[in-house]
Amino acid sequence: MTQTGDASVREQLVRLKEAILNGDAKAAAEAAAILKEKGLQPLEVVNQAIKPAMDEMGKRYERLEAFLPDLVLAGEAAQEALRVILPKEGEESFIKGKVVIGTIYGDIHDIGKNIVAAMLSANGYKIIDLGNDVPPERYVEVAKKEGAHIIGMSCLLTPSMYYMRDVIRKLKEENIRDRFYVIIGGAAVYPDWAKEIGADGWAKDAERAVQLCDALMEKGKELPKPVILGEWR
Ligand code: B1M
Repeated sequence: MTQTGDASVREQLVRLKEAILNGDAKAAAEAAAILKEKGLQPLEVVNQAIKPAMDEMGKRYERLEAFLPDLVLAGEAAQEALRVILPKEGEESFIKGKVVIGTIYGDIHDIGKNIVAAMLSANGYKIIDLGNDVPPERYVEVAKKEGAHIIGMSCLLTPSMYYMRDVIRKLKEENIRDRFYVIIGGAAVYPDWAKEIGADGWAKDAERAVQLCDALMEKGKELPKPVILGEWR
């Protein structure tokens, strides 16, 4: 049972947020461990501390109040907290489907993608994580080899989103577009982009990414595409 109303939980959520903003990985891991011990679910910690801290860091960066090294340290602190709270692969044994996932070419932002991958894994999907900066042809090659059901692409960097189109183009060229559901997410991409490139779905966050994969695996053939879960911005 979670206790987000508990004062000590609120205190640790604030501590975690501050630790990330200060780039203090040790303090971030400690706060995350206490929150886990108190029974908070991984997505509660993500939504109430990690994501707001990273959004705040992005705003500071835009206002020139923070610089690239600050982003790097904040990213490392966030990853450290995630290592503590996210479920480990194999904690669930049933397999609903296989997902090949990665951050698209040119983009090395992988925190959100790692959260999505871990939540899918915890919800019964076998994950093949290609990492970041993934060339379009690599998604296709691995999806074919692994007999994946879903290809998931994450993108936070606007100039990189165009490579997502190349993945779908390649699937069509090889006459295998119907073999995989293609889903996209990440702060740079939006529902109309999913529609424009012919993706099967877009999800705003990790929770909805799980719902999206479930919906596609259960009744994907019947659903009008793209399936959009959540509001953009
Ligand atoms: Co950079 N960065 N960054 N960065 N960075 C952003 C994205 C930016 C918005 C900051 C800003 O200007 N405000 C901006 C992009 C602007 C744009 O193009 N639209 C930016 C920039 C410009 C850059 C560099 C170019 C800076 C430079 O070098 N001058 C550079 C690019 C490097 C590259 O990729 N080639 C760069 C570098 C970095 C670091 C390496 C320092 C670091 C990343 C560390 C890492 O990921 N390991 C970093 C960080 C930390 C950020 C911010 C501050 C935080 C990103 C983050 O982790 N968010 C970011 C500002 C921001 O996002 N507000 C910024 C938290 C994470 C939980 O959220 O990833 O959105 P998110 O994931 C969510 C959802 O989007 C969704 O679920 C997740 C969980 O809810 N989701 C999916 C994600 N993937 C999904 C896939 C799905 C479904 C849902 O289906 C498959």
